[in-house]
Amino acid sequence: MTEFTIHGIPGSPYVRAPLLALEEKGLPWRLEPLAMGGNRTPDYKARLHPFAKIPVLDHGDFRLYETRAILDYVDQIAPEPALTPDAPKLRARMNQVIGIVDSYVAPRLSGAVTFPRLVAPRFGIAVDDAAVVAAIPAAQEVVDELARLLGDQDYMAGPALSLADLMLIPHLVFLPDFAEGAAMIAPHAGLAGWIERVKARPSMAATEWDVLLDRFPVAAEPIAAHA
Ligand SMILES: N[C@@H](CCC(=O)N[C@@H](CS)C(=O)NCC(=O)O)C(=O)O
Repeated sequence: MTEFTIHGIPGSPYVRAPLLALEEKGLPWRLEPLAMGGNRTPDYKARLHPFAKIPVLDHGDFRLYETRAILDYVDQIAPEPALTPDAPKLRARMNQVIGIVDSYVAPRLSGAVTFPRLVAPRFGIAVDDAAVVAAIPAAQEVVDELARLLGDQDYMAGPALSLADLMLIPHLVFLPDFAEGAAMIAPHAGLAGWIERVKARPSMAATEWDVLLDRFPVAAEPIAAHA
């Protein structure tokens, strides 16, 4: 099978999702690493992503962006193990959760809370503490809703791992690592259990931030453009 290349910044939840899918499928992949802000250069925009986002997939001469589309492509290319449920209601739930990640988890939680708390300090990026505190209620709303949707299921779309779990876990896995994040999941034993369950998968170990940095060193680039 032709190797899959993912262009992206190590540590980015959006980048980790397709890497998880590739690992779960046992497909060959490499990361083409970008430094923080490397996606905002004119060259990157012109060559890879017109909206200057990550990730971008290259598979042979096929190039694709939008994480949900990448996940679906990987799932179709290598049907086993299936990461999309057959049952219409479970498939709908999977797609719903993927949409929630893109529309609400990413901006309200990862962008507004996790990034300033865990990522910005690592890169010396200034943080507006009051803005983070003000963002907590909106982030909590998202966490509460995800816990409600999970209910007592093992995975977000039923009894089996699906693309929804792979899209979501890279965002939620950071929560236990900082006080406000831990407080957000504290009322939700089911969701906390889901985080531990998915986190224990070998695909998670293979795509950890520091593991990616070791395997695919990032050349020094400016970080000022990141937001
Ligand atoms: N809808 C897009 C969203 C991608 C996205 O927001 N990626 C973030 C990942 S951290 C990004 O590129 N951030 C860097 C920036 O906006 O400069 C997708 O599904 O791929």
